[in-house]
Amino acid sequence: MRASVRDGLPMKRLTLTLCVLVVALAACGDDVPVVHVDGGGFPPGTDLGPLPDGAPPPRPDLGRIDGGGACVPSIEICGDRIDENCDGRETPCGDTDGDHYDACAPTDTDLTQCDCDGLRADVYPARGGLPGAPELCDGIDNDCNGRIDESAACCTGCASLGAERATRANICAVDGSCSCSTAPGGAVCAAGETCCSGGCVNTTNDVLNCGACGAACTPQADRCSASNCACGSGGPCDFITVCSGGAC
Ligand SMILES: [Ca+2]
Ligand SMILES: [Ca+2]
Ligand SMILES: [Ca+2]
Ligand SMILES: [Ca+2]
Repeated sequence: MRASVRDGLPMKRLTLTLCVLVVALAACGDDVPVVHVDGGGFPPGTDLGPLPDGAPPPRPDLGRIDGGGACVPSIEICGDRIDENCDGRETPCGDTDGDHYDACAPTDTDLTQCDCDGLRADVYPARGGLPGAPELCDGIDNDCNGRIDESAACCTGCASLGAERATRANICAVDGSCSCSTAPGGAVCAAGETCCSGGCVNTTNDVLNCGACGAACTPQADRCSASNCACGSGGPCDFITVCSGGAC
């Protein structure tokens, strides 16, 4: 027993020496605070598995950091202990914010189909024919399509359209130019046309977009005239009569 105690003394001294050395090195470092990024070693989407029993709750980290020390936002992944969207918080999985979309999880392969911010009810994706949250000029990706502030309203390339900015275009192209996203070639709609989901249309005579985008005429009409659905030269038929050949 005595021999084992004596044998342990050099090791204790070595440990003490190392501790002093570590403290000294820390004290001798430069004055720039060390930023620890615990997520930095894992690519976004890595599932680190459940925490062991008794472990402290996940802490928000600073996401990925660029060369200038700034957090680089990306789509938030729930439950991975990484603050990808740089809001200072980690997002739990599920529909935490009550917007009816589950937060993007490590198992999701298409991050445009899940809630890219599970803690904000005003951020959610387009799905099932329904539009996503309106893309506001607020520095975040409101509609979870992977682009930030890409709407025409935020696009400096659309500024020259003036008051027609909201009708003749709907998106900022990757190169910063103003565009109607579904139009061939991605051009701005011509004067008098409106950028709808099907591309550029004339809402004064388009039966699928009569008067406004998505306002389709019913079988009680066979044409759109002056932005109103019509049957021939008259108004639409009554609701039980179909318009055919310009007559009810
Ligand atoms: Ca996360
Ligand atoms: Ca949300
Ligand atoms: Ca977006
Ligand atoms: Ca935005």
